[in-house]
Amino acid sequence: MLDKVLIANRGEIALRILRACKELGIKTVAVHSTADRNLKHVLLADESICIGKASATESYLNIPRIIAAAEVTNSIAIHPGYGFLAENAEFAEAVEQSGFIFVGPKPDTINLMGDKVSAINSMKKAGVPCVPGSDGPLTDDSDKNKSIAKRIGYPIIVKAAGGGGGRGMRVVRSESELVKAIETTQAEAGAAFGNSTVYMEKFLENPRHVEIQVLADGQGNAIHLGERDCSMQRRHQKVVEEAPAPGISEQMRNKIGDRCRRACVEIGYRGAGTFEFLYENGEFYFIEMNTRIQVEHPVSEMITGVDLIKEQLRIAGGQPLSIDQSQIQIRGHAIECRINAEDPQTFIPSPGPINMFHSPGGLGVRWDSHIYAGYTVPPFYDSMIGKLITYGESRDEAIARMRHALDELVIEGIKTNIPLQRMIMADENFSAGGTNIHYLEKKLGMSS
Ligand code: MV4
Repeated sequence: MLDKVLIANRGEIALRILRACKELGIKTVAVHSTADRNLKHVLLADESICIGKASATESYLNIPRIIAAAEVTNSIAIHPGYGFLAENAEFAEAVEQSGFIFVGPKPDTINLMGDKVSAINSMKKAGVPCVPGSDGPLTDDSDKNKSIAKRIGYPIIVKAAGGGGGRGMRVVRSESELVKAIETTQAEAGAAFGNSTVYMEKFLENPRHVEIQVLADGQGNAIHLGERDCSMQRRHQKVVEEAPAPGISEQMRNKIGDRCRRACVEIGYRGAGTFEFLYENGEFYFIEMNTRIQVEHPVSEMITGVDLIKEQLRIAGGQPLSIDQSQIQIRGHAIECRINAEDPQTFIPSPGPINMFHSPGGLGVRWDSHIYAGYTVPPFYDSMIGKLITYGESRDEAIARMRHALDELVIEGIKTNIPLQRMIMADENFSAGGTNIHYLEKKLGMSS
């Protein structure tokens, strides 16, 4: 097992990683910015080092500083969490070149999945169902592009190979808009990602966002841990996630999960990963793979009983997977509400001091957060300050527990989106299950 792990992140995920390390008897090193001296995990870590100013580019994104911190503390491995450097292949490479273990996949795998065209090609080859599309990058041959679009059938979507997560895409509804849309998307992609490569897919009008969690040891073993539904989102920011996804049968789960599991073996995947799909009319269409632990990982943990962060650390330590697919049983239902320091109406961030705090509790209630009374939410980073997760034997029980847990949760001094989450938990269409990716924005549009 790893002797000492440096946690290259902040906030709730840094605390989540620290807790997993403590359970495994691994020593911990916290690195933090000048704005984060009082973070809960910094106070709980065995060692802590300030790596720079508040701005993320000077601290959590500063590769040489993080490597230097690993060196002076004699750390064995670096866990990147999510965001920041988690999917930066150059960072993973620098970590390995400096003699440390990167808790995640190989740099080549991060690069493969970072380029959406190569990601789709490798998944298609491995038998994962993809969206009908251009099967590769578009060229400057407009006639050819028109014929590709005609074959796929309008509407189509032009996407940047270097994009992902909603950046660099354009919907095209007729041939007359096609050439200009491709040119504009290429120009934007070149400026934003330094890569003007674009590709084309059939545009799905009303899909759900359903993703499959996987774990692989890079030694030929891989498992899937079922799916999550992350359709409740606004401007590509997830708001509520749940597992399992409403309406997915065990047979469908096993079929798509097995495709993902086998794809992991085929590409030599190592670590935790997520296959993102659009789900429409009973079919799964792969769009992207995330090579990191995700914010919403707790809902998968709750329905499988697997500690995903501990598994990441065991895999990084060179151990083969401790569980095989037959040992994974999906039981009950879990929901996660992201709690953000923001105005519930305008969504404008609301940093500042928390002068009163009370956490919810009870059977089936989990609160993953670094906040405490007296903590000040800094203005420099993401506004998510906690995740409220409830578990129940049924979806209805998980929702009932979430409603009450949101009532119990008290955060005073700053604005939070708790009122928005209470509204969603009271929504009859959410209660029915299966709302699509456009549902929340439409609902918010109607109420304002
Ligand atoms: C799509 C799509 C419809 N059809 N691709 C947005 C984020 C990026 N990961 C992919 N995205 C989409 N790709 C095809 N072929 C609709 C979206 C999309 C979306 C996807 C998941 C979650 C929220 C979304 C919000 C708007 C658009």
